Amino acid sequence: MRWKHRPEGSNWGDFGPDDQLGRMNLLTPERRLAGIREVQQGVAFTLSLPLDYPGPMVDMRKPPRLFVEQMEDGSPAYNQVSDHCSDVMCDDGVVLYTQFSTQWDSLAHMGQKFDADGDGVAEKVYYNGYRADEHMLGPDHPDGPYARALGIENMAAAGVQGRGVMLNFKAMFGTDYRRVGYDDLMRTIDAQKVDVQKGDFLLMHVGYDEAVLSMNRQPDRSILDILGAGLDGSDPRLLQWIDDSGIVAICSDNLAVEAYDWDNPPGADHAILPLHELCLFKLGIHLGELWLLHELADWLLAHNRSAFLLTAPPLRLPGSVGSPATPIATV
Ligand code: UVW
Repeated sequence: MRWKHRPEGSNWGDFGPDDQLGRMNLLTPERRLAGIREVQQGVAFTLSLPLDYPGPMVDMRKPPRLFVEQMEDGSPAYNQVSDHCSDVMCDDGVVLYTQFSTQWDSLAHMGQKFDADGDGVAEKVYYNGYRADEHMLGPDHPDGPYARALGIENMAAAGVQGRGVMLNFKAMFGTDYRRVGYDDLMRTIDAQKVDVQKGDFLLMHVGYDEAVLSMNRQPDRSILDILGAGLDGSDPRLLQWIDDSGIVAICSDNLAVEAYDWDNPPGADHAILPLHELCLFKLGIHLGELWLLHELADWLLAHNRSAFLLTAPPLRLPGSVGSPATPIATV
């Protein structure tokens, strides 16, 4: 073990001392078959925004920028022709910010200051005891930036496909700002007859995606920051339910899955994103953010259904702390 003390309520070590997958370990062949059994009509929904949406939201995350390299003769590798054949060819590259748009958070995205050695000194620690200094190589490191553990390639290699279930918080509560705790969660599960099973992906539609699309790459934070439901990470019963449920991931059309308040930090010993703390740091539950969910959520509601097959691999991009995704739900 790379820790003497694990955080209270964590599952560190339960999937092995070197585990980097967390709850994705529960995504077994049986769970993929359970997802496939939900396919009745073969209708598919693409759950990604165009990757140049939502537009500027977080300063350090910028829209994708395409570029074209030069050929040996200095001409751009675009609309290339040759005297020796009839083909016309284009090539391009891209500067891609991994968390700008529809994305997965890897388990390397967020850790905590935590005394894993039990020596009274809190270090920067990530899921299963991986350390900032040893495993999360920053830009100053000769090999950095690079997550030497917990990078998104681990999830990508796990075959991200299984049974998904939708909670339609927009249908339940509208689009006013709402911190959804355990009671609201249970009301929604009961009202929408959602059967959440161990090994499921939990998707939650709050209405953020439609607002983002309507803003045409010029997002208005004064509207979006108070739009719709976010999970209430300060509700211990909600956190306990997430632990008990055995879900492998939580995905939403909003920015962070959980409700948060950057203007009121909770103090040095507490997480400002407690649901991220529980999911990414303690339990190894991946979070999907800024997904495009309204078409699927509307269809499921109209057909009195809530479950589907979800296929949602991230890029197999070694060392990355997040990844764009183009998830597909099949109903
Ligand atoms: C926020 O931006 C608040 O969340 P994340 O870093 O997970 O995208």
